[in-house]
Amino acid sequence: MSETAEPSLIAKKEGVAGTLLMNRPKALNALDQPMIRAFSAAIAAWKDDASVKLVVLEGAGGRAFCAGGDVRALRTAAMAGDRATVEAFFSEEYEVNSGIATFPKPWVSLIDGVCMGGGIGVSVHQGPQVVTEHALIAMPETAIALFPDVGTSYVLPRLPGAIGTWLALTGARLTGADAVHAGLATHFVPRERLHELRAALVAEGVDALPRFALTPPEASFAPHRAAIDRCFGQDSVLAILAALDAEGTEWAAAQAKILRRMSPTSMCVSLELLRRGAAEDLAGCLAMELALTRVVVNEHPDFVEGVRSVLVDKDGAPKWQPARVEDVDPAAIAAMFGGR
Ligand code: QUE
Repeated sequence: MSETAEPSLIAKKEGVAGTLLMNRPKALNALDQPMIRAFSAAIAAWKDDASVKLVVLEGAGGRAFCAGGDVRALRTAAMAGDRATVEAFFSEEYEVNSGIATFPKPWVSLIDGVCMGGGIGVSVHQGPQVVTEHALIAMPETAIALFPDVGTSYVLPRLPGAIGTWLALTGARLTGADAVHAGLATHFVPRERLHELRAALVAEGVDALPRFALTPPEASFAPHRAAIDRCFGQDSVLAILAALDAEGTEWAAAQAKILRRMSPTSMCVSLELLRRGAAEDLAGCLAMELALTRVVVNEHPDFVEGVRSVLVDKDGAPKWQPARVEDVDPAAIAAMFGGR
């Protein structure tokens, strides 16, 4: 293959904006280390540059905003016992999440397509977030035995009711309209107007946005809001499963079935992380997450197995250790948080 090496994050100054294009379309713009370093450089260059009034962030290729992180590379590093690569990846990514949170001007994310995990981390901490009818937003980490990271252990507990716990444990996929209702996005703009919106943002700045925004349709999860709070507000994964069984609805049975496929350890870690995250600031949450990656990625077998089953072999048949939520030892989960 002889391709001209295009940067995986294309940063430009256009009009009054700094524009960032995540450009790994074949990998659904999943964040790799060069992209993360380029985010860092753009944040440093533009935060005090008075000619940059806002940042406009988008994904290349028309299918994805950003599918997450380069978890295939992390799996390879974890299997090789290469802790330094794992540590560098997450610490630099979380620095970017923090740098976006404290960026002193609007950081406009144009979310048209898949936005999961790391994609939420580069959009949620500083608004506005624009979603289209083609946005698909999720925190699917329990499927690969990771946990909600990139600062979402701060964000998710602050969503209405138990929506954040529901999203984190089931990996539920939200539409653009759903994301606005859940509090993960601020503006709904139809895809057919996104190009025009981008041009207006670059020409005029963030004040152009309200002209393009429409009232989103009702949330698809609206009929289940009360059940989400009843079930996902419980304080253990087993209690959540019992509450779902007690509902006796098709929706609840479907949620329980989804949970039974996820890494049991990862669900228990994720629930504990969100409960702790409710009482921490963003910096505290990112520090907790970084400490957890060292155990979850480098030491627990489920992460390597989860990435294998979802992204490498794509067999959808992970062998979790332990295989059942009933067999997760609460002391082992506490130990993963440093025994505190
Ligand atoms: C959970 C995840 C991720 C995921 C799937 C999950 C994730 C991620 C990707 C992904 C998807 C397509 C790609 C790619 C990565 O999928 O973080 O490179 O082409 O990055 O169930 O957390």
